[in-house]
Amino acid sequence: MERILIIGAAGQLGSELTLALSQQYGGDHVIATDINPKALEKFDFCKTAVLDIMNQDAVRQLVKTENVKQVYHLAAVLSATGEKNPLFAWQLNMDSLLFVLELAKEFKMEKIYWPSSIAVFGPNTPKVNTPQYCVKEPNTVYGISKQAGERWCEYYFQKFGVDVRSLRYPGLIGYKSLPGGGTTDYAVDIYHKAIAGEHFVSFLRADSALPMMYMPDAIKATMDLMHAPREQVKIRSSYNLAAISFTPREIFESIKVHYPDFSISYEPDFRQAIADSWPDSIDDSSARADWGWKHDYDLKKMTADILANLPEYMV
Ligand code: AKB
Repeated sequence: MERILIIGAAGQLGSELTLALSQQYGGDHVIATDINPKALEKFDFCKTAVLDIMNQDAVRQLVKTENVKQVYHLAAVLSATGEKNPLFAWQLNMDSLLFVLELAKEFKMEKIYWPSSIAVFGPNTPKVNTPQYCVKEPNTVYGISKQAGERWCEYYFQKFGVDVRSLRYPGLIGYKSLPGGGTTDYAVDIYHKAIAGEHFVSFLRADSALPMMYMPDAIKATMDLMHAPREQVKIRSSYNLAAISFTPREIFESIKVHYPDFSISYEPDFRQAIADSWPDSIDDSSARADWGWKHDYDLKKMTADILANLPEYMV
């Protein structure tokens, strides 16, 4: 039997992508892996394995014994955490990607998915409607690793024919699991505070706009890209991807419609400098033209959906 391996399955994106892939291919065809055994308990609908991506022998063994034909490599150290331990972030993000690309080449895998991020952009990038191709001088170790990773993906596609596909995600917002160590995490935390009836302290300024996306849109984009015929995937570094763009004040206002007593204050910390180096909004016309990408959720619709569903996940 051919299988799909998900590395870093228990993270914010992985948790929902694992479910979507299991629904599509059947749980027996999907192996959810994570370094944390406890975090794998929620995957009772597919196969699971404890896996440290830095343990190359273990990864190779799993690929061989389970006849892995596709890998979704989601494990990474994100922007805020990466700044606390830059060398570790570089090592984990880069070594793991290169190893997965090598395995894909060696085992002639069908397809690889690897997420990139708006973090590939930097302070000298055009901020509004950031184009697919433009100056990229990221100044976080996470952004540098994503930019280098994109170059490696394109290299493996061009030199070795590895069918690797990638999206530059904006900040992802979902209610089923918590993000870990990102600059856009505030946009998930704010809903938890509103529902708990607590005051929210934003670590970004009121007017700090960032590109964001609701999780169902991110899952749809990922599945659509992975299902697109090979020749339609014309960009082999990573596709710009956009949905909504908002500031802390705007997301707060959208929640206040439902929770009139909700309150916010602003205490920017080191993450403000990271947010300032990223775009306000993204031009994703290549994704829309090449494989028909279209988002469904705006801020109002996302807020209503999260507030209706999150309480069930908080108990
Ligand atoms: C982060 O904030 O680090 C991530 C990202 C935008 O890639 N959510």
